[in-house]
Amino acid sequence: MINTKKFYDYLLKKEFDFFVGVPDSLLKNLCACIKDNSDQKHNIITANEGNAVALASGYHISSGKYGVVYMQNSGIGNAVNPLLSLADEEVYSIPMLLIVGWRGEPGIKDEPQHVKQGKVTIELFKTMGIECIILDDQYEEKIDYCYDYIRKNNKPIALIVRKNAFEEYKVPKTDNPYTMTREQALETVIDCLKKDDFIVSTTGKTSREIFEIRERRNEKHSNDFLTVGSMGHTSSIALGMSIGAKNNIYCIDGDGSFIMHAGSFAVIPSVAPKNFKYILINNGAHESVGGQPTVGFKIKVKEALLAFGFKNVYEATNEKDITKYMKQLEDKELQALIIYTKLGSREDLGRPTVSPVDNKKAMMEKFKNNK
Ligand SMILES: Cc1ncc(C[n+]2csc(CCOP(=O)(O)OP(=O)(O)O)c2C)c(N)n1
Repeated sequence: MINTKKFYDYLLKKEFDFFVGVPDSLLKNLCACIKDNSDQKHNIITANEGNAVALASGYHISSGKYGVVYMQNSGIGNAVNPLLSLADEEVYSIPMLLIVGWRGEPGIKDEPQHVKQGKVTIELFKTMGIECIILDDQYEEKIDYCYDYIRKNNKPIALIVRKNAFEEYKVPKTDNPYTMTREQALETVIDCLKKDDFIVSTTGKTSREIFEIRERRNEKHSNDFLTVGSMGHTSSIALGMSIGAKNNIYCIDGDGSFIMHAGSFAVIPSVAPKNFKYILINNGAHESVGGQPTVGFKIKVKEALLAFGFKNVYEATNEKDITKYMKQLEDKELQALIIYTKLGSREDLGRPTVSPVDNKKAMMEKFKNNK
């Protein structure tokens, strides 16, 4: 295992002093270390991975220095456009170091949403003409190689990080004044739903908790679309679903997910039917992958949703208010509820045991019978 602080210090020694990206569970300790040791302008947690590549590009152009972009391999898709049409040697030729968490590495058991991505990770970079170096304990050699490579070739290089590569680095606490857990909030939301209501829930622990709540209640999972991957697209999936069905569709989003593709909210209000309902669990953090902060508490999410065109946006910090506002959401159009929760989840939180395809099939069957 690599000593996380020593790795970070070595990056600084090589003048890699500008960090940008979206946190990842495999990079949890590295992200914590970067956050603990960099000032706000030198560690920017971006809305999505494409933004991070663009930021590193701008920084290089103005400073001549090299940015470090950290991401989970699920984020490669978001980064492809600026990697190919901005940083690529046939366009602006911009050097940067990509540090990429390798979820779903072949041979290592992982969740369904990571398997395909893990299989094609190296090939994807190769196809883009980006060299991949797999990080091991000889990290100084690897960083030296990357540094020399990007200096010489003026293009990005990817340092691929396997599971458990970094030693633990205690995550600095993110400020959060709320007392209700996300699981309590979800349980209360589910209590308010009717038999024919559907959920589309976001990536990470929100969907895992919803799965477990249904298990505990001996309820089926056919009303819940647990968006295991595709972070940031939950609201668009729910929008499509609400157009195709008469049932109420409750999108349950997270602040990191909302911010990742907030552009979708510019479109949703002009097309959303009455049965589209939006619930945002705002804990001010990417809680599922280590609790690194989002700007969820810095921006006025309620005002933003109203400005986008939602008619009413309610806010709740406790179960009583959730129950009260869920009634308001029921049969009016363009209604949203923001629920503020504290950080953390159960130590023994499991993962869905129903496969994504079976989940989808059961749901389609349910919709068919509801027509
Ligand atoms: C495109 C992409 N980038 C990064 C990730 C890794 N990831 C999974 S869950 C998550 C955090 C989600 O944060 P939020 O929506 O605020 O929900 P919370 O975990 O706080 O409940 C991240 C970054 C991912 N799955 N996909």
